[in-house]
Amino acid sequence: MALQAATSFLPSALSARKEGAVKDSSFLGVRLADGGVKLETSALGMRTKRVSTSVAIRAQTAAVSSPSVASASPSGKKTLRKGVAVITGASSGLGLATAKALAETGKWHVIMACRDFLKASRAAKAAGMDKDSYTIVHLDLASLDSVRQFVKNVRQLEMPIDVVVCNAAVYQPTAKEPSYTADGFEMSVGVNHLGHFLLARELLEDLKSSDYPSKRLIIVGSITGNTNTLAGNVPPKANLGDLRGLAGGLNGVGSSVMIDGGEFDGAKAYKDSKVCNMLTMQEFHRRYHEETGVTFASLYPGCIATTGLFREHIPLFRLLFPPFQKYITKGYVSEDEAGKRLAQVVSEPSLTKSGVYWSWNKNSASFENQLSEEASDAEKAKKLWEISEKLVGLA
Ligand code: NDP
Ligand code: PMR
Repeated sequence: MALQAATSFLPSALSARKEGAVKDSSFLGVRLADGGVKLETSALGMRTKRVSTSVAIRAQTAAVSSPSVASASPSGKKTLRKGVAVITGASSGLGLATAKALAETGKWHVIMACRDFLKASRAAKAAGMDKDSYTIVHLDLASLDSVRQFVKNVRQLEMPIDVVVCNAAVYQPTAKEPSYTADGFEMSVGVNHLGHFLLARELLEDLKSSDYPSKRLIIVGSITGNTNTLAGNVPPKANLGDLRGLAGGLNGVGSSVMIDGGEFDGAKAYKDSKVCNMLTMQEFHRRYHEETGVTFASLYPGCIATTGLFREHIPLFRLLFPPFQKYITKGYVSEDEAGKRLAQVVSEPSLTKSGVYWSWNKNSASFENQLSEEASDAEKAKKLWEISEKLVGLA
């Protein structure tokens, strides 16, 4: 299924074909050999190898495939290789702005992990991103199979993975009925939390083996999941309760579709998912920071009132929300500015502290923010971790 999805968006960057189904594959730069697939990438400076799966990849890897983290320049000075950052949901809004900000530095190669290849490709071009600064790889967080396939696919790129940014999200404030992921989880928590949970757990191995000086896993949070703020007190408020709905599978069959076991509410499901994101970051920190040296961080980038996140909201909301945030709450931030903020969390040497939820003040200076009582509850984080790993098949 994942392959079928993958074949529908083909590639300037990554291509997939079912074995035996390839007739004329020359335009893909792929030849079948001994039932496997040969990667034709020598022109890009990438090692050519035979792979046993049916996925073939062409990627712009020349700048990052160097085996060692620092190499000597002609002047004898050591230079750091490009960092490689995976960003989910990089086809619009914050993810795209961050990809652009990183690419523009010339120091980063971005793996844009997106569910819609064409949209991502057009967005990267429209943003003026240099074609050598990114690779688009298909990822649909609403399917655990797709997450697992994505992990296989990025590994075949043979690039190191130095930073992972869990950014993608859906928000369904006007939905009357729940919708579900391929695995039967309520959509907002399924995509925003469970899909990312599996992805982050899998890619931790890759982060561990990266030789980059500062390796980071970032999970985007939000103010609206934090009930210690005015924004977090706008109903419906986030509340995971005792996680009985999540423990029941969040499928609406044997259990509620809401984490706390209540009635479906799309806006609450989103805010609950953001609490999960912030709790997960802290649990990662507690379990893995010392052992791996990876920095785990979350953030609230500001209110980016113009993004696609509000696409399902009523038109009046979409009209009034940006001026309301700009002139009344003054919480508004442009996509460009928010992208620069997240790019700082990816790459600034001063933001290496692990376990932190970053925010920015009126002068756009970063600071360590306080999470709400629930979003910093260590016991809840542990319980959330244990239930989530069962749901995604890791335990
Ligand atoms: P956008 O809707 O612009 O971006 C969301 C991205 O997630 C899109 O690229 C979208 O893909 C992708 N996505 C959605 N579903 C899936 C899926 N199933 N699989 C893979 N990708 C998917 O919203 P924002 O940029 O505003 O949101 C980005 C992050 O910022 C979110 O985590 C959000 O919670 C957070 N945030 C946003 C704030 C705001 O004010 N906007 C404030 C605080 C936090 P596609 O393009 O194909 O739809
Ligand atoms: Mg909010 C300082 C006040 C502040 C800030 C920073 C936000 C951010 N909001 C604030 C206040 C208020 N909001 C107030 C007083 C109201 C009542 C009028 C209000 C309402 C409101 C709505 C209906 N706000 C919203 C919504 C949404 O649908 C958005 C949401 O909850 O999405 C999940 C939203 C947001 N307000 C924010 C931010 C950042 C959001 C959206 C994004 C998010 O958390 O991801």
